[in-house]
Amino acid sequence: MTIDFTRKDFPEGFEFGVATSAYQIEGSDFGGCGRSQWDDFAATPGNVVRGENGAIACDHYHKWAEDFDLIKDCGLDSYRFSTSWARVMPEGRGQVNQQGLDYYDRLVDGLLERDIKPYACLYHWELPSAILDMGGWRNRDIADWFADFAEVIMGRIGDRLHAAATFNEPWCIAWLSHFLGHHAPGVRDVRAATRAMHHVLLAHGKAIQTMRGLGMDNLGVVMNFEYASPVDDTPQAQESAKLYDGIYNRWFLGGVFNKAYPEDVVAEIGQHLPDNYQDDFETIAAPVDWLGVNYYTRKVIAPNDSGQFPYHDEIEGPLPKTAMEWEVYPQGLHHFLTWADREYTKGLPIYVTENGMASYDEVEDGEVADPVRIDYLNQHVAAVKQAIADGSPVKGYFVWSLLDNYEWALGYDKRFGLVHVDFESLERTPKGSYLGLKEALVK
Ligand code: PNW
Repeated sequence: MTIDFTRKDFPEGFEFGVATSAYQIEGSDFGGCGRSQWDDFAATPGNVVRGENGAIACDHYHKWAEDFDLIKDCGLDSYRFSTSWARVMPEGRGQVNQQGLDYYDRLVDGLLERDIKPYACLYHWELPSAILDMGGWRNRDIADWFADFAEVIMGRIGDRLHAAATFNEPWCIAWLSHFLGHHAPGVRDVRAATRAMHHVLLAHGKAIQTMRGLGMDNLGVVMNFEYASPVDDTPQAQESAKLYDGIYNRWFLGGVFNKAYPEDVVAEIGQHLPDNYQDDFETIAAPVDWLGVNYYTRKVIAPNDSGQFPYHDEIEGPLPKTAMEWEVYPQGLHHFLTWADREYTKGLPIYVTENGMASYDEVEDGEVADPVRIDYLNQHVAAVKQAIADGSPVKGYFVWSLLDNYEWALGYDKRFGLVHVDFESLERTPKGSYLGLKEALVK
């Protein structure tokens, strides 16, 4: 199996990159980092497989130079990383950890020295525990606290970034964490989730305004999308899939780009929104310069007769699956890239800010064979190419992820990296997919 695309398949200036996030690679034990909701969540038995946490992770805090050399040697153009709120402001507010600011400063300069474009995302889930103690995303005040954090970190590194995003995946921050309860803080309550959905967008808008105030440009937000396939063609199944699509895909785009939440979803959960929530749309819809699309899979949705919102189950589909048990469905990526442009972003640049797959890779004789990942990347990059041919302004494609890393509630054995990490020795070994991509990018 070889990588079957080259740069020549894409318009001039199209960027290939890799993405990571702070808690998943840095090591929260180092450099005066504050405690976050993920340290707390992982410490409670039952939340995370084997109780694993990000205390050491890939030790990227110390090994960043080696990791950036790997990005450079692969021939990649761009790197998307995130800045930990808990590292920069250990109590979430007030006191600033200078070591944390110095660290992100080193990262940005280290990327620029290697001629790699830095894409920084303000928040990839490590909410300071002190902020969680005050209600976290359920408390409206978080929008101002978050904007203060944006001011502190971007005041230091904002002048040298190629691009910045506010949030990684509002759906995960709000719904996965406060309705499904699979991620920190593990809340299962529709009212909490609905509030979080609104507050994260309010915080997004305020942070965009703050970054504009600092003179920054090329600002965006990263959303995750999942294609919802109805299990059959009954009206009930179609309705269930539509509601899934509304909560997952249309809510956040609607707020940021259309100053409105989808009516079908508001009819179900609107009573949990704060009074006069419409007044916040001016802030929420502060203009952005690009949209980031994270895409992995689709879900097959079947209606159930529990009478309980959201009235459906996710059922097992027939397509080949990755180690996450996620179906491989590249058509969904083409769908979102063309649909988001048509219905919401209307010509703004779109970046695929995450795409990739997990497997259980092992090093054998110094090598890691991952042909299934190469096949996955080929299929999804072909979908991107087709979306561009169909008129969608896609400007870049970032693989998730550079390194095997902390896969949240699933711990360390789901490996998404182009580079294998031995979590005992922390040794890095480029996989076959990395070597294949490197060969393709010089062509
Ligand atoms: C994304 N889901 O998360 C994240 O941005 C990464 O941090 C993560 O490692 C990657 O995808 C792979 O999981 C998601 O359960 C995590 O629907 C879970 C879900 C969706 C996205």
